[in-house]
Amino acid sequence: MNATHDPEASENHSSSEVDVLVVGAGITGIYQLYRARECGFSVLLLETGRGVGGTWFWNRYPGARFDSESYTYGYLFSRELFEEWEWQEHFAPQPETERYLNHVVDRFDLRRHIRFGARVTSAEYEERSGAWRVRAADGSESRARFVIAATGVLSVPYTPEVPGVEDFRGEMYHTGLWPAEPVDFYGKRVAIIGTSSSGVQVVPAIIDQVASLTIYQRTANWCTPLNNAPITAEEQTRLRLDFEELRETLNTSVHGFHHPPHDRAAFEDSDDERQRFYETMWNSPGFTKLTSNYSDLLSNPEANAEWCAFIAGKIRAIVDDPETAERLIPKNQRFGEKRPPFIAGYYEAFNRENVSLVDLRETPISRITATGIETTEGKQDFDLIVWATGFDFGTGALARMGIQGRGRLRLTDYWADGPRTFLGVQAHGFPNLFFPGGPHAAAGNNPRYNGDQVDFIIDLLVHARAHGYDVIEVTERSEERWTNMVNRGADSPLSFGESSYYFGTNIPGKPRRYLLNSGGRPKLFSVIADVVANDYDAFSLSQVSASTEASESTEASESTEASEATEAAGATS
Ligand code: NA7
Repeated sequence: MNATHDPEASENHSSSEVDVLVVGAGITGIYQLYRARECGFSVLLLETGRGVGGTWFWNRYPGARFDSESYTYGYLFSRELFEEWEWQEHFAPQPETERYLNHVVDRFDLRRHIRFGARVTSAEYEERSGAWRVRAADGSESRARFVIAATGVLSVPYTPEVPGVEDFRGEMYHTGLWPAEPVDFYGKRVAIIGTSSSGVQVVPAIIDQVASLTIYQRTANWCTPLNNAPITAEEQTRLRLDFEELRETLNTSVHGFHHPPHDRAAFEDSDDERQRFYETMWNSPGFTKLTSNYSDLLSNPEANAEWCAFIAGKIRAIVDDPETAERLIPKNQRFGEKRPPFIAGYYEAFNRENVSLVDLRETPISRITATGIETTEGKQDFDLIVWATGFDFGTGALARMGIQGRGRLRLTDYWADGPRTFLGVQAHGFPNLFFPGGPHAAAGNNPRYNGDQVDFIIDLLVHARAHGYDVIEVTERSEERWTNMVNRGADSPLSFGESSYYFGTNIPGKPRRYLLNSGGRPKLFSVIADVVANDYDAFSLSQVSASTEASESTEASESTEASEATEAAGATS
C-alpha cells in the first residue's frame, strides 16, 4: 500500500462546512473520524503530513517499532478488521504499522474525508454562530461546529538549541521528523544524541552500516529487553479465538495492556525466588516489567532498588568495558519513574570497537561546529548527527495551532501556567473544541485510553444533538476539579521522576506541570461514568442563541443549574 498520498487526489474531501473537523490522522484521529462519520456527522480531517499514521508516519527512523504488543495497540472496534489483519511480529516495526493504518483508512473508506498537507495555523471560535473557523497552511479555510484536535502528545519534535548547530555541514535528522527517503549510514561517522526510547532503538539498527557511532548520553535509563518475536500461526489462531476476551481485558485494564498484574509483593518471596522472578521478568515481553512485576515495585523503594540492582547486574554482564557499563547504569533513578525504554541489542553495541559513549554529565556539549561536535573534553568530527532528543510533550501541538476561544482568548495564554482541562478532553472557554489524547490523558497503552476519550466525546456530541444543543462547554468548576486532581496526584507519588518529559521540564522555559493524568485510566473511567449517569452535567449544554446571550453577560455567567450539576460530577473526582 502506498504510504504517501497525493494531495491532489484528496480534493474529494467533504464540504469545508462540516459538523466535525478532526485535526491529525494518527491512530486517535482516524478512530475519531470513523466514529464521527458513523454517528451521522459530516466530517473533514486536516492532516499536516502527506500520509496517514501520525507518530507512525513521522517516526520512520531505523529501528522504530511498537513496545506495546501489536494486537493490543491496533483497533478493536471491528472484529473483522482484527481478524483480517495479521500482525507479523509481537512488536511491529514502523512500516508495518503505517501499512496497517493505511489499510484501516481505505477499508473504512475514510481517505476521502482527509485533506493532506493541511497544517492548521489558526482555529477561532465564533461566539455568534458557536462554530469554529479553521485555517490551514495550504490556504484552505473550514467552518465546523466541533473541532476535535487529535494532534498527539509526542508530535512536536524537540531539538535543543546548541550553539553552532546551523554551521554543521553534514547531515542532521531528528528521529521524530525522519525523511521518507532512506538515509544512507554506510561508512559514515555517526553521532546520536539522546538515549531514551527512540535513541536506543536506532543504535542496533544502524550499527552494521556505520563507520563509527558515538552515543551522547545525558541520562542513563533502565533499559530492559523488548523480547520481540514473530507471531506464529498457532498464536494467530489463538488471537482470533480470544478476541472478545482480549478486547474486554484491554478495554478495562488499568494501563490498557493485556498483561495481568502480579499478586505478590517483592519481599513475600525468598531471595532465591525473587532472583528467579527477576530473570523471568527480564525474559518477558515489553511492558510486563512494569505491569506484571512485584505489586509494590512502584510503592516500595526497597523493592524497586532490588529490581534496579538486578538490571545493573545484567548491564555489567553484557558490557565488556567496566567504565562504560557504570556510565550506562542510572544513578538515583527508580525504575518506572521515567518511561522505560525497551531494547534489542543496545547494550551489546558498546562491545563494538567502533562504538563509544560520551557521558554529557561529565563532558557537556559546548557547540556544534561545521564538521562535528565539541564537548568540554574535545572535538569529534561526524558525517551525520541523529537527534533523538524527544518532543514538546502534551501541549506542544495544541500550542502551535493558533487556537482562540471565547473573547479571543488564546489557548496558549490560558495555559501559560500549564494545561487546565476536564478529563483531558476540553478546556473551559473553548466550547465545542476537544482534544482526545492530549494533556491530562491517562498513562499506558495510548490507543486504549485515547479511544476511551474518543468514545466519550462522540457520546457527548450525540447526546447534545439529541437534545437540540449545539454548544458544549465544560464548566469552570469541573475543569478545576480535574486539574487539581492531576496536580495533587503528581505532587505525591514515588513513581514520577523530576526530570521526566511527563512534567515538560525537558523543554527550557516550559512551566513544570504534570502533563499526564495522575489518576490514571481508572479515574478517567469513574469520572466518565459519573458524568454520563448525570446527563453530562459537567458540561454546560446550550443552543447558540442562548449561549451567545450567556457569554455576553458577565464573565461569571456559569448558570446556577450548571454549577449545581457539577457538584455531583465533582463528588467523584
Ligand atoms: P525522550 O524520551 O524525551 O528522550 C529524549 C532523550 O534526549 C533523552 O535521553 C534526553 O536526555 C535527551 N536529551 C534531551 N535534550 C537533550 C540535550 N539538550 N542534550 C542532550 N540530550 C538531550 O524522547 P524519545 O524520542 O526517546 O521517546 C519519546 C517517546 O517515544 C517515548 O516515551 C515512547 O512513548 C516513544 P534526558 O533524559 O532528558 O537527560
